[in-house]
Amino acid sequence: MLKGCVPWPDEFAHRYREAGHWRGELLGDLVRPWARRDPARIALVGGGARWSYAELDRRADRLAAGLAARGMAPRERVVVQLPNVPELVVLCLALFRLGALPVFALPAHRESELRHLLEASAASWLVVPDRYLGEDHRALARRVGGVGRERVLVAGDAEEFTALGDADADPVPLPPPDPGDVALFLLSGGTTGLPKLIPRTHQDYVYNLRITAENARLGPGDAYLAVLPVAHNYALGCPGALGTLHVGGKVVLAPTPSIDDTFPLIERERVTVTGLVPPLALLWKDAAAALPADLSSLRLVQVGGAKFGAEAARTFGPALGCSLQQSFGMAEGLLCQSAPDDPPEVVATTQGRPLSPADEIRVVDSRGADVAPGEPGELLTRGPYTIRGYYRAEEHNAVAFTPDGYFRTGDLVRLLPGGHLVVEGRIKDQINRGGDKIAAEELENHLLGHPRIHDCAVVATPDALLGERVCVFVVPRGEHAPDRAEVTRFLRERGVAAFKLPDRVERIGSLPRTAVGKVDKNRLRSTARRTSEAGG
Ligand code: J2J
Repeated sequence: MLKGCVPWPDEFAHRYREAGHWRGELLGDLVRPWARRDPARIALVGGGARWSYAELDRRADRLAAGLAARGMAPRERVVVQLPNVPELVVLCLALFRLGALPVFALPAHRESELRHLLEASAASWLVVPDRYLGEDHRALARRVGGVGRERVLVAGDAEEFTALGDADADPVPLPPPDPGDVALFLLSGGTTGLPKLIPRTHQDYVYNLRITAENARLGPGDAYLAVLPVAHNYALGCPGALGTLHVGGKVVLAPTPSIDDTFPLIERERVTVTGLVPPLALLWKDAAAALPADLSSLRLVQVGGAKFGAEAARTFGPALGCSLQQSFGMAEGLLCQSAPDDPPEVVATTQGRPLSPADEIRVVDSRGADVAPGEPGELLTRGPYTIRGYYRAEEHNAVAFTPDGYFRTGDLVRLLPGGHLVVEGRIKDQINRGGDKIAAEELENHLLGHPRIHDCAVVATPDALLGERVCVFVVPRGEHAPDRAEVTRFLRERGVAAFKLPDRVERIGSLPRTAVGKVDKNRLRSTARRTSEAGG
C-alpha cells in the first residue's frame, strides 16, 4: 500500500477476501464489461455529451495514454477540482487505469483549501475547469501556484495551461495497479485545522459501489442523476456515478443542483434514482407540488449528508411519488441506509442500517465503554470499506481510531433493536450546514489572523432549512469588533470556500470556559439560540 496509508491487518484482509467482499477488482475496469457486451448502451449524459459505454471506455483509454505521455506516473497525486462535467468521469477512469491518484476537491473550494490539498497530498498535478459559476478557475490555479504550468490541466479553454482535451493519445498497455492499493483520496469533513485525506483502495471502493447499488436495486435500466458534486463520496460512489456505471446504468450529470437544471433533466432523461441533501429534498418537495414538471420516472431518492427530520421524511415520498432512502454515510467508509423492505415508519424515523454484514459497530460513552442498548453514544466502526487511518496523519490517527482499529465517527447515535441507527447529534467540533461540513477549528484559525480579532469560537445554530448555520463569537482586539460583512470580506480574501462563511457574527467580552479551561461551546450554542429567538 502507498506509504503513509494504514493497511487493514492481514487477518481482516483475509476475512474480507474469504467472504467475497474484496474480489480483486479494479476501478478502472468498471465500464469494460458493458463496453464489450453492449457497446452502444448509453453510459453518460451531461454538458452536451451523450456517450455510450464504448465511447466512454475509448475516451478513458486515450486520456490515460495521453496523460502517461505527458509524464503522469502511477501513484502520483492529482488534485481534481471539476464540477459535474463529463470530463470528470473520463478523468476518473483514466487515472484509475493509470494508477495515478485523484484527490477530490469540491468545486466550491478556493485557494485556501486547494493549497492545503496540494500540500497534504504532495500532488504534482492539478485539474480545474476553465470557468464554473462565475469563477475563473484558471485564475484560481494561478493564485494557488505550487504546480508547474504544464501540470495544470484545464477542462475547456486552457489559456497558458494544458488543455485536458489535448492529453489524448493512442491507447497503450498500462501495468494494472494492485487492487489492494489506494485508488483515490476523498476529503474528511474535518474536525481539526484542515481536512484530512481519506485513502480508498480499488477493492474497498468497488465493494462500496456494489453494496450501495444492490441496496438501491440499481440495474442497467436505471438512470442516476448526479445532483450533488460527483467529487463527493455520496454522488461518486454511494452508488453515485461510479456505482451506476458498475451496473450498466445511465449517469446523468446536473451542471448545478438548482431545480431549473435538475427537473428538466429528470423529465428528459427519465431519471429513476438520485441523491439529495435535506435542504434540497425540502425544496424538491415544495417544487414538485408547484411546478408542472414530470417526475414520474423517479423511483428512489436518497436523502443524507445531514439529518432528515421524521416529519419531512414521512411526506417526502408521497409528494414526489417515489421511495425515500435515508442515507447516513461518511467518506471514511461506513454507510447506513434504509433497506427497500423497511416499513415506511422505520424509513422516516431512522438513518438506516450498516450495509455490510462485515461492518462492526459499537456505541460508546465518553470513557469508551459500550452504552446500554438503545442509549445514545458515539458511533465507532470498522469494516471492509472503512479506512484504518488518514493519509500521512500518524498523530491524528492515534486519536481518530481506537488501538483495535475502530474509526471514531464523532457522531452520536442510538442503535435500535432491529439494527437501525438514529443520528442524535455529534461530539466532533464541526458544523453541518445542510450537508456541507465546516470544521470549527479551521474557521477559527483563519479568523484569528484578523487584526481586530483577539479570540473567537465557531458554533452551530439551528436552522429550519439548512439544519444548522455558522455562528462566530468574536472577542475584539480594541474597540470595534469586525461585523459580518468585514469577516466575510476577510475570509474571502484568504480564499476560503463560500459555504464556510459565517451566517452570524456576535461580539462577546470573553469566551466562556469549562472547568478544565476549554471553550464552553455548549454555553455559546445556548447563547446563540437565545439571541436568535429574541430576534438578534
Ligand atoms: C445525520 N448526519 C449525517 C445523516 C451524513 C452518503 C451520505 C452522506 C455522506 C456524507 C456520504 C447523515 N444524518 N443522514 O459520504 O456516501 C454526517 C455525519 C457523518 C458526516 C460524514 C455518503 N449523513 N451525516 O455526508 O464524509 O456527521 O459524507 O459523520 O461528507 O456527515 O460526512 P461526509
